[in-house]
Amino acid sequence: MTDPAAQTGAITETEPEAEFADLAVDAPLVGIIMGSKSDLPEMEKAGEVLSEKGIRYEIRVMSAHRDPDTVADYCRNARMRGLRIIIAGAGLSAALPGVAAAHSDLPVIGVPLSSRLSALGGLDAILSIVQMPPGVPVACVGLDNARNAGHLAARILAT
Ligand code: RP5
Repeated sequence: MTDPAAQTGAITETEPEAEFADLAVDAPLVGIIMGSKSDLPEMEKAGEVLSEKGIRYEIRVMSAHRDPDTVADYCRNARMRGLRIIIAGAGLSAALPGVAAAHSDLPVIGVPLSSRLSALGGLDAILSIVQMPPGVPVACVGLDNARNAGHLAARILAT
C-alpha cells in the first residue's frame, strides 16, 4: 500500500533529522570573541573579511576578567559546536586569547587592541597576547588589525 504521507507531501518521521543536518551545515566555523563592547568596531572587521569569503562566523562579547565562566564554557564547547577557529580581541592586559587557548585546542588568533587606557600605545596588549607559555599557542596579528585575523582564519580553513 502507498504511504499517504508520501503522496500528500505531509511531514514524515525522517524530516526532523534532515532539519538537524541543515542546522549543522549552517553552523558558524569561526567564533569571534572580544573583551568589551568597545572592541566591537574593530573586531567586526574580522567578520567582514570572513563574510567576503563566504565563511560563516558568530560574534560575542565576553571578558576573560569580568566573565571568566562564560569564556570557559564558550571555549570548552567551541569544537563540539562545530567551530574550527577562535578569533579573540582584547586590549590592556589582554588575557582573552590566552584564556581561550587554555580552554580549547582549536587554533586561536589574538587581536591586540588599543584603547583609552592602553600603556605604550597598545604594547601592553601585544605582549599579553604574544607571550604565551610553551604548549599553549596563540597566533597574534598586528595592533588594531582585526582584518588580518579574518584573512589568517580563512587561510587556516583552506589548508
Ligand atoms: C579590555 O579592556 C577590553 O578588551 C578593551 O579593549 C579594554 C577596555 O574595555 P572597556 O573599559 O571599554 O570595557 O578588557
